[in-house]
Amino acid sequence: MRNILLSVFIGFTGFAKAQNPIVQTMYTADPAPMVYNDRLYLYTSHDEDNSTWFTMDNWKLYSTDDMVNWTDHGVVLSYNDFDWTSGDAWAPQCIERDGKFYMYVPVTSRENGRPAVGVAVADSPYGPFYDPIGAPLVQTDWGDIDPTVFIDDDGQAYLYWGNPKLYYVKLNEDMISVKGNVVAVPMTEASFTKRLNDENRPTQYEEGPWLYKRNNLYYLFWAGGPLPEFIGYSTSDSPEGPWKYGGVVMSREGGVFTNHPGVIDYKGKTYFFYHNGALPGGGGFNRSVCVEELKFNKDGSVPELKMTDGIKEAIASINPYIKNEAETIAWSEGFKSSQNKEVGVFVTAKKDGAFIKVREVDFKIKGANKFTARVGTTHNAPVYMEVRLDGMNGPLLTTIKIPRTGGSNRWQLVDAEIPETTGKHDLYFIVKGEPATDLMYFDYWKFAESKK
Ligand code: FUB
Repeated sequence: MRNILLSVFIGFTGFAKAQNPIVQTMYTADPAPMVYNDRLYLYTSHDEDNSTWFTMDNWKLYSTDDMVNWTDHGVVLSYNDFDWTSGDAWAPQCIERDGKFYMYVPVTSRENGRPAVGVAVADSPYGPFYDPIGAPLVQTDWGDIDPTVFIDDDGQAYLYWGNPKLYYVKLNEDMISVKGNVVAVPMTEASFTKRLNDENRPTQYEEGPWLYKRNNLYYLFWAGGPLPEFIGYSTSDSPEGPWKYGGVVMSREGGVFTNHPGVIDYKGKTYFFYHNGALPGGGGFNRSVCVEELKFNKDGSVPELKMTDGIKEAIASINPYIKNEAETIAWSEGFKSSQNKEVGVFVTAKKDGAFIKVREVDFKIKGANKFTARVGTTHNAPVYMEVRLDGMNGPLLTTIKIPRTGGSNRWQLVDAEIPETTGKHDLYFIVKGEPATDLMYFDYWKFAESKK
């Protein structure tokens, strides 16, 4: 218990430095990273606020190119985009093949009330995704959750999934049909290490497989039990096994009873995604996605990772002279994100003192002299947004008064002259106003470059 409390505490103190959990505007779980065209995309499942069970209706997308600022792209797929399901939008994974994007998701079949794996297709990582087959891609007798998909160097695609059993099947090149039979992976002590006193689960494999390849070695990361889950891994010379147990990657910490791995190479490094309960109100059904850098040992084995406050160094910077979405965030408190047809995704300040921090904003040598934001409020009482550099009490660039537009479907652009600003800074947007639950709506911001 002491460890659990400590982890939660670490996750939400010293906000000036924290980067984990990487999304603070809603609860996210089951991270599934994907790299496409030099950008890192992260598909997640989504725990509804105040859930007391797995209340999960849709899948969300976030992306970054600097590993510290994450842009919220909103809901990209919902369980009701599949005609044959009744709910339970659990752990997804998306992969690109020949310019199309295939998202594999577990959902509950309306016909028999059992989980099944469906697939949805899109022409872009952002969707729109649609169900091309109108039926489950795979369903066995029970436990068809947590699909992970992988395309090997020879072009053969594999789908693994399952809890308590682990299955795999080859996919055809169309990625929406299976090739050959579903194989149940032998649950041996050598593959997944022994579990005691559970006749349904002879090994510690529980769920959440993630298939990954490095230097011709195949890695299967997985969540292990009994609950609360740890993350373990196994390796093989073949994507079809046999698997050899490798050890613990992340021990049981984080204040939640599940965990879920997602591993990806990006810009020369490897990143390990997982979830915990570190946001305020967090717990088993209100989880949050985090990321750590993963440095393999020289012999290819995986070192044990601790949950930390996140990635310290940005690997790219933000250009302030283009439209930047308000939902591109390094860290925030008191903001929630939502979306509508007028502006897509936007954020709402839920309290006086709510703030957003954006890291590594590069004003360059020439510098900026004007700030513009698209904002709105419904309040009669004045609402202001301070724009500051490098800290909550850092140099003040401007304080803008938020116009009373009358709702999140009505917006106004506000401009302000600012002192000449050059170089790289963290940017803070801090909301001030009388207490209210929806204090201010914020869609995007940009700066104008000085003419001189
Ligand atoms: O998010 C619902 C379920 O919890 C996932 O499918 C499992 O991997 C666990 O994270």
